[in-house]
Amino acid sequence: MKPISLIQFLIEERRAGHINAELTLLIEVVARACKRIAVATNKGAIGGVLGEAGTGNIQGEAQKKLDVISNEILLEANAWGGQLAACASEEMEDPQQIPDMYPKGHHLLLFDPLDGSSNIDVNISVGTIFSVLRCPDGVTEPKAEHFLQPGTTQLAAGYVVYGPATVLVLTFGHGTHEFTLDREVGSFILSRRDIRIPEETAEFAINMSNQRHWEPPMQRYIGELLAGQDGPRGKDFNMRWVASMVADVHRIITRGGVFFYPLDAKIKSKGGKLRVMYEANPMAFIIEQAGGSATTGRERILDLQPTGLHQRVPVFLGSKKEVEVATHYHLEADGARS
Ligand code: AFP
Repeated sequence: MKPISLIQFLIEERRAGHINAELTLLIEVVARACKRIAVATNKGAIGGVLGEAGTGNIQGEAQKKLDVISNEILLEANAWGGQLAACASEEMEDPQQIPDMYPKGHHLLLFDPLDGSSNIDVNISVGTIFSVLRCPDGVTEPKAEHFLQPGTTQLAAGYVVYGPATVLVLTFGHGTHEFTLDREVGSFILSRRDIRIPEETAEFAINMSNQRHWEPPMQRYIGELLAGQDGPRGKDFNMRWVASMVADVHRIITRGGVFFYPLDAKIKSKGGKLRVMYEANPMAFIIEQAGGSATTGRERILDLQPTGLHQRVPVFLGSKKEVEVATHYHLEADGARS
């Protein structure tokens, strides 16, 4: 079969009425920026891009050099294209306005420029996660409040994994599709269309070192998985944890599985670990469009009304059956308590 490039696929989506011309170009610009980030990450130590940047971000985290480089690449690429009204990043407290010398568009872009950056120095897969919203009509200088739209209003969501291969996964609400970067040609080529995640799975991902801090329903759920076939679930489960959400989610998009970053006593005051706007919402949209589920342990992530640009939530996502069981245990416990 003749390879289908990303731009060809985008034009097909446009002809199908799924996206408009401006969003077509915006995704092209983001994909091109991610190709530049792939080049930077691939250089590693000989490119002088490893290690700390010596600066901190709004999350109170020490920034890696590649956090800063990736953020700048995405800001620069999206400043002059004319598709954006503003953008927001994990690395910046407030939204970035489009310089007055450039035309403004009708979209808002949110991104985690380099997810899993604590893995970069040890050469484990990292990635970029992005979400696209419509800019409210009549708003010329978008503020944080204009980004606070439920995940159901996303026009597009995607991530790029910088691993052995560079892979882009994308949805516009008409299925989830995968593209692999052909480095010789320099183009993303469609490698899987309309991905479906199996409803059942025997593979879970969670940071087990937090176990003693989890809520009782999470203790119960994971305890039953670990009990295996002699336990109430009657089957053995395997565990994986990369500590790069993009890599853990890509494994689930590829062969199924379930991912948890639950609420625990350590992060309770923050509301969770992972951020709603540029981690939970885009990943929930991608997973749901591939036939999976995504909740906070209590409610559907995409139905959440965000309260802040850097708001954090618990995240349960992946194969439907396991997300439903874990969520049921939490609601049941809440019910028993109320
Ligand atoms: P960094 O970007 O700071 O490495 O955090 C990665 C992340 O946000 C997400 O990608 C992982 O799933 C999660 O944090 C890993 O958390 P732990 O460090 O608690 O395992």
